[in-house]
Amino acid sequence: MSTNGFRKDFLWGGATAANQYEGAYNEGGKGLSTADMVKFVPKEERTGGHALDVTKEEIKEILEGKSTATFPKRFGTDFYHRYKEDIALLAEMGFKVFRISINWARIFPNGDDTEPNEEGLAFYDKVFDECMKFGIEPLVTLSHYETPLGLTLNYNGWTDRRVIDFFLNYAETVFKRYKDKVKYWLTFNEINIVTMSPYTGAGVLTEDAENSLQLSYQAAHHQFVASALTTKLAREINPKFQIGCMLARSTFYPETNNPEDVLLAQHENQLNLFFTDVHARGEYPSYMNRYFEEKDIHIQKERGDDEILKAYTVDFISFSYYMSLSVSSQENEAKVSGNLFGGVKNEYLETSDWGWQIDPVGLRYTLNDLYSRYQKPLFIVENGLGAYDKVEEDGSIHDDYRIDYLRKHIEQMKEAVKDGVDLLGYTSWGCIDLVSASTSEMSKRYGFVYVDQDDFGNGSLDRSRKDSFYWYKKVIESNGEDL
Ligand code: BGP
Repeated sequence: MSTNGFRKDFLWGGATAANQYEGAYNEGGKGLSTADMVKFVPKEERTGGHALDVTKEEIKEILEGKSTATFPKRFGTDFYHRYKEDIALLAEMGFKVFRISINWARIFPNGDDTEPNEEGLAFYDKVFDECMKFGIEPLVTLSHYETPLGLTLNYNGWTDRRVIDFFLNYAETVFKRYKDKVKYWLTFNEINIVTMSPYTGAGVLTEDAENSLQLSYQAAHHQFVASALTTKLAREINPKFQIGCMLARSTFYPETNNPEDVLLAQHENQLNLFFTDVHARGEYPSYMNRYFEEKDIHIQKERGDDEILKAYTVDFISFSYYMSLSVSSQENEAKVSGNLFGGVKNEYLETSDWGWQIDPVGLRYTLNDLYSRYQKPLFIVENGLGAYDKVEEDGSIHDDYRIDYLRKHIEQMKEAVKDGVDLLGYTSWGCIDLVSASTSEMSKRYGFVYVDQDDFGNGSLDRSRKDSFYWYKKVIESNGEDL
């Protein structure tokens, strides 16, 4: 750690996910994934803050061709056909690292196939070769909300322990195939999302369940074991591999210094950090026992599970950070925030167009909190501002609001490094415009590069550089000095 700023080899870059970016959902031998069933719901028709969940009945209707909805995650923004152009744009900004996910259903179309789809493997070979051409390190997520639909329909996703072996077959296949091209791997994107949206996080349908949290935590247990055994595989196949876990970090504040609020915030933070505790410390923390009892959750473990978790902990901790949240023991309707994860409004913070509360100082707090908890290197693999962008007459896009958001967060990252945090890198989310995870909107843009496409998939898909493109290029060139 250097006290005056980012490490010399700091990994500056950007992040994407196959199901929101690749498109070509039924090309190249790819099978259907859970994300291909998620339809676009216009804002005025949306009930909650997100449009993530799908039911068995809806899937049946879609597969029978009876749905007239738009499924934006099926076309993303066409990275599948435009990967050369896009990677050249990232290289122009000076990217050191590029986070993508491998779409599991592109490698094993049904999830439980024994032999991989060669066309799928060949596609990612070309992507990684293109990255290497520009000296860009791939950072690869093995599962980013893209469970093969066959596993949902035939096993109810990760609730079935057999999915561990299907995942290990997939991980071993790609580890061996790309062992000289990829060094940084993440197992499950935002593994904690399984409790908010079991379908998105683990391909689990819960409408028939008496206790959906039971299904969520059982699925999470199978993912924990799969992640640990994947780490074991990684060490055997290439000892240079670096394996990270990935958490949607929801940093909770108490609304007031009322001890009841402080206790509530502690509890909410525990429910979130439970996931990185298991990945990084290799055991279930005792503070979950009371919660499991109260919620009637009984996790079925097999002999050896605890030893596996303990033996194969992660090399680094990665996480997404967009906002902080405040919780109140006196919560009422008037206070509720627009945050994706709930909570009450924080009057000290500005809010994005989607109601997310913008808290750069909270990132410094979060980095210090995580590093003092785990003493393992950290990697911010998602951060950014979803916003409406306007294309001017001359084609320019003045996204100074996005530059402002990113600048303030990078400033706090630098403070955290001076505080002693070991920070490996930063991949801002959605570096090229892509489809929103929680709402399937195109209009919620994060990119340094604009993509001409609307919420219904209309547009030329042409790419153009926003003002933030040129700003981020300077940030990278100066290793975070010129903000
Ligand atoms: C995280 C996901 C990403 C990304 C991000 C932004 O939950 O890991 O896939 O989408 O959220 O959220 P959204 O796209 O809903 O604005």
